[in-house]
Parts: sequence; structure tokens; C-alpha cells
Amino acid sequence: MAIATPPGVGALGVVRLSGPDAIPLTAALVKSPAAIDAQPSHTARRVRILDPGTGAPIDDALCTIMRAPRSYTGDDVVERSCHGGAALLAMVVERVCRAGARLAAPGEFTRRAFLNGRIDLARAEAGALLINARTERAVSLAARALEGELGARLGGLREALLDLVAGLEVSLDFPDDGVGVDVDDARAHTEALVRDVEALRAAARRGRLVHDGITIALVGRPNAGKSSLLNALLGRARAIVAPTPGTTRDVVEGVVEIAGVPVRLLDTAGLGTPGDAIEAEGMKRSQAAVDESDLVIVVVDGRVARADADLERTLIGRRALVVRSKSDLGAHPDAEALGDAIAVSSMTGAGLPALRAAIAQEIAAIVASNDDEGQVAASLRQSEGLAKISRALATGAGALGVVPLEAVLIDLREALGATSELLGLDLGEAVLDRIFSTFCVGK
Ligand SMILES: Nc1nc2c(ncn2[C@@H]2O[C@H](COP(=O)(O)OP(=O)(O)OP(=O)(O)O)[C@@H](O)[C@H]2O)c(=O)[nH]1
Ligand SMILES: [Mg+2]
Repeated sequence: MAIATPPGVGALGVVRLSGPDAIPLTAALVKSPAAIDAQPSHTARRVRILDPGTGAPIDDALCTIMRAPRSYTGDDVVERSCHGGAALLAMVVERVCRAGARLAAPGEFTRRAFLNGRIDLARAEAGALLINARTERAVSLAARALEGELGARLGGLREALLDLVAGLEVSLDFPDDGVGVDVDDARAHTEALVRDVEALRAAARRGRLVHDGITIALVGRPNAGKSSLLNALLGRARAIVAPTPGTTRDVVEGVVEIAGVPVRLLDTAGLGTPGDAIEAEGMKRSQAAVDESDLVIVVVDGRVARADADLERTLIGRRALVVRSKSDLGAHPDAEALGDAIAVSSMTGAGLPALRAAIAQEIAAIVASNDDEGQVAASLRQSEGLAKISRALATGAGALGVVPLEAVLIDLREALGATSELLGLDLGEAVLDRIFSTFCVGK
């Protein structure tokens, strides 16, 4: 049993009970015109929840019953929609516990669903992604995974690998009979699987960018207007702005949504010659922010003439947009000559839509496509698993025909094992513990 709604006060608070005793335990605590035990599956009834000790009423609630196996967990499930008060819900939970229920661990309902074969592991993880999605786009991606998209693709891969391994085993056992698969065919087949997995991995990587978002570092000379731009993009005064150069000394973060993707903006200390040890440390952090970002916005003070050669050095090989700041003050001819710079005034907001559009374009390039087909929602564990499969398969493909089949089969079996693991087949308790402990209570 657990409270399935977030902590705090709300119109409703749902207490979810699952297990063979869910219905009798509920019956002992509620008073309703018709007996709860006889309530048909997938129906809701208005009930009064009573304190079993005193018989005093606790709440007026709606009780929904879903009988096994047609429930979220696959066991009998009772969901009580109570009024959403923290003390009230705690009381309900305490009374049900006293009657013999046990508090659920984080993710335990979903774990039961998985163990009861209601969902595969890929879908269980999609549920967690859906709950944690921060933008509409991430929601729709996770919703597709919840429909079983990744699970289906992994299932297909597992079937193909089973065929391949079985075929090679036969060739190994009966080398002269011409049965099993031919080594050249097997290599071609394995290479095709590597390409499939790589495509899936790339889609998962892009899916993770949609889910987690991208990071953009704002860099430039001291006083260029970086912090002002951060504030303008966020629509609030997140960072301190001052006419003194060297105002920002640490990395200041803010998150904004652009093109349906969460964008983490990092405002950094100005780059140049540090005046003191603190500034030097600030610049080191700026460099680290640049290193971890997917895109850099170079802010050039529109009123100042200067060659930003050292900045360019910092940015070698980085995806970058150039912003010419303070456009409301007019531009120095040198700054104006920066051809591809986007003129922005953080003061008036002029140029901000153009900057957002340019960022959106960069996001589209980073996420590879703006339509959702090229992306798959995947958890970190799934991304790592795909990398493992791909490595083992590539090693196997390279080894086929070169080293003895026994050795090749070790790699292919490893790929098969990693695929099964992603689907949640043959998983040990310890791994399940780790996966489901990242879920929230009540899920
Ligand atoms: N008129 C005008 N002034 C601006 C604009 N953007 C920034 N400023 C001014 O320029 C000065 C520096 O702005 P900041 O945003 O603090 O610049 P910074 O790049 O973060 O500076 P450091 O943190 O010191 O590296 C402040 O006095 C701002 O008010 C703008 O678009 N228009
Ligand atoms: Mg600043």
C-alpha cells in the first residue's frame, strides 16, 4: 500500500492497495451501501472510511476496484480517492497498516506488474520517464515508449540473436553436415544487427537529449552582457548584473524551454586575463561549462571593437552562435561587421525571438530531426545496455571467420545476455532492486 499522489495538500489523494488481501482489508475499513467484496471489477463506489478502533468517520471517498489479473499490478488493486490532506492520508495509511497492510517500497507496484508479466521492463522504465518528463515533447516520446516501442525493437533483436546463436551452435556441433549457418552469412547478418543497434542507440541518444535537455554555455568577455542575456532568456533576474566587469564569478544556471526541449543555460565568468585568484577560478569554471555544453553562445559587446581571437581558441570545434549584445545602444563598426552575429538587446528584448529561433535550429540539428521518428525514449540503463550490445556484436562480427566459432559465440552470447537483461529476462533480484528503487513511492 502507498499514497500514489504527491505529498502535500491537494483536492484528491489516492491511496493504492495491491495484493490478494487488498479487497478484504478495504472492506474492514469502509462503510458502503453495498458490500465492497461484491463490487464488480473496474467500478467505483462512494464509501465512508471509518476508524476501525472507534468507528468514527475519517473521510468520504471514492473506492475503485480492479481485480486480478486486469489491474496495473496484476494483483487485486483498490484505489481510494480520498480528500488530499496530508494528515488525513497519513491516518488512512496508518489504519490500513494496522489492519495488516504493508507500506510499498518505491516502484513496488510497477515491479509487481513486471513480475506478474503485465509489462516488460522497457515499458516499466518508460513509465518512470513519462513521470519525469519536463516538456510536452518528452512526454510524447515517453508515451510512445509506454506503448512498447523500445520493448518491441529489443524483442525483435533478441529473436534475431537467438536464431543466430542457435544456428552457429549447430554449425559448431555438426561441422561437416552442412547444417546450421554459413560463416559468411552469419557475418553479414551480425553486421546488419550492429547497424540496427547503432541506429537504435543514436535514436536513444537523441531521445535522451529531448528528455534531459541540452546545455548551452554563455561565454564572452567581462561585461559583454552575458548575465543580462541569461536573465532576458529566462524572463527573470536570475544572475546579478552590474556595470563592473567581473561581476559573475561562478557558473549561474537556469532552465528554459525552447523547441519543446529543456535548455539548461549556464552563465559564466568573463573570459580574458584574470585580475585575481577568484576570477582565475571563475574562468576555469567557465571553461568547464563550455566543455560540458552542447552549444555555446558567444556574447560580444556590441559597443566595443576587439578581436576575440582567444575566445575563438576556446571554442575550437564547438557548436556556437554569436550574439552582438546591447543593440539598443548602437553598434561599433567592428562589432557590426560580425556577419553571422545576432543583434540582441537584453534591455528592450529586441532580437530575442531571432536568438530563440536560432537556438531552436541548433537544437533540431543536435537532436538530428525535429520530428519524433528519429528518437526513442530510453533510460540511462537502457542506453548503457545498448552500448554493451553494440560492442559485443561488433566484436563478434569482426571475429567471425577469423577466430574459432567458440570464441565468437562468447561475444554473441554476451550480446544476447545484454538484450535479455534490457527486456528484464533472467534478471537477478539485485538488478531489479536497483531499477525499481529509482521510481517514486506509489508507482
Ligand atoms: N543598454 C544595455 N545595457 C546592457 C545590455 N546588456 C547588458 N547591459 C549592461 O552591461 C553591463 C554588464 O552586463 P552584465 O550582464 O553584467 O555583463 P556580463 O557579461 O555578465 O559581465 P561579467 O559578469 O562581469 O562578465 C551592465 O551594466 C548591464 O546593465 C543591453 O542589452 N542594453
Ligand atoms: Mg555576468
